[in-house]
Amino acid sequence: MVNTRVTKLLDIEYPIIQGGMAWVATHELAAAVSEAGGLGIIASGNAPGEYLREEIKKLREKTDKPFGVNIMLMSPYAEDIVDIVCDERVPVVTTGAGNPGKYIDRFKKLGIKVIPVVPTVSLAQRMEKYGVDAVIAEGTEAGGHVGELTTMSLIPQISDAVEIPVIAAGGIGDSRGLVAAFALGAEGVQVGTRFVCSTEAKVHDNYKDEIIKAKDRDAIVTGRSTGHPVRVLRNKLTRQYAELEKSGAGPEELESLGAGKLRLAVVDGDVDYGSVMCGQIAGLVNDIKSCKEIIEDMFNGTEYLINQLSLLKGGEDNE
Ligand code: TUI
Repeated sequence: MVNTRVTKLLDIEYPIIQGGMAWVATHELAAAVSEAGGLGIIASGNAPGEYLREEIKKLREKTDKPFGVNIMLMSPYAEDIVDIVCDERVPVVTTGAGNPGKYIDRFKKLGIKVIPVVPTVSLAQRMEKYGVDAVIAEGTEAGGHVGELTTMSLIPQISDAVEIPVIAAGGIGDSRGLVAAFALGAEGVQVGTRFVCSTEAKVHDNYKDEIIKAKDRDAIVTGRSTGHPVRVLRNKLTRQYAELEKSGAGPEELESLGAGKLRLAVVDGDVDYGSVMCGQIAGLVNDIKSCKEIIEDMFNGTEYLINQLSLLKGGEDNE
């Protein structure tokens, strides 16, 4: 049993939240993570409200464990998604790609737990003032839309700056990452890329294979010039994108090259011209396992590491 403020807050067995990955985080993946004792998350991405309502219904047919919904705040449907989350009394909301401030009171009045993703100390502090339940501090190692600071620098700074629990994200894929996150002050972790390569993720095999084949430097950031940097695996699309950027194309032209490309990779399996979003930890992911195995391996692997840490005290027999 693991006991942190995060397990208590969310009523889960292990303090691990699954990332809210658009197209990837469907009810199948979320139900599997929740059934395994973590917090499964359905991603709403850029999808319309009715998609989310169906996904929540299907998840509830598979599990009665707690789960959450991720709201991508840049979505044109964000308002509808908020309405459905409230209407369905979803237990937990995570948010990304923006400031959820204007929705927080509504969630809180309904008893919905709110956990925004924050890339900076100042946003974490602002969110704490709004009364959120915890923050997910996400380092630039993460996949998809990213901030600039690394997990290693961000987690201790946010942990010092807020009283609410901090959940670490970005670059966490095994028990070493988990223990490191806790050493930095986190009380839980959010994991994305590792769960993409799970048996339950309804992701095209080509996408999973690309992550398994990926090496340390393959997950790069594109789109810095647009103000919406996104970490993806390098491929023909990222080369096209780089050429367009070099030719002096503006943000609109660049964003239109990216439109619909995540679906193309995740659903259709076009990993050459699609957007294969994933984190830097892809280089460490070498197999496909069930969500239960992923979670149990992460938490069972900590004992050896905690012994290792005793080296800092001069070894095991130094009391
Ligand atoms: O949101 C994510 N990851 C995502 S969203 C996404 S969809 C997308 N596709 C193309 C371009 C852009 C997005 C794919 N991956 N992670 C959480 C996250 N949130 N990372 C960074 C942020 C963030 C950034 C700024 C959160 C808040 C924020 O606030 C700015 C403000 O308004 O104060």
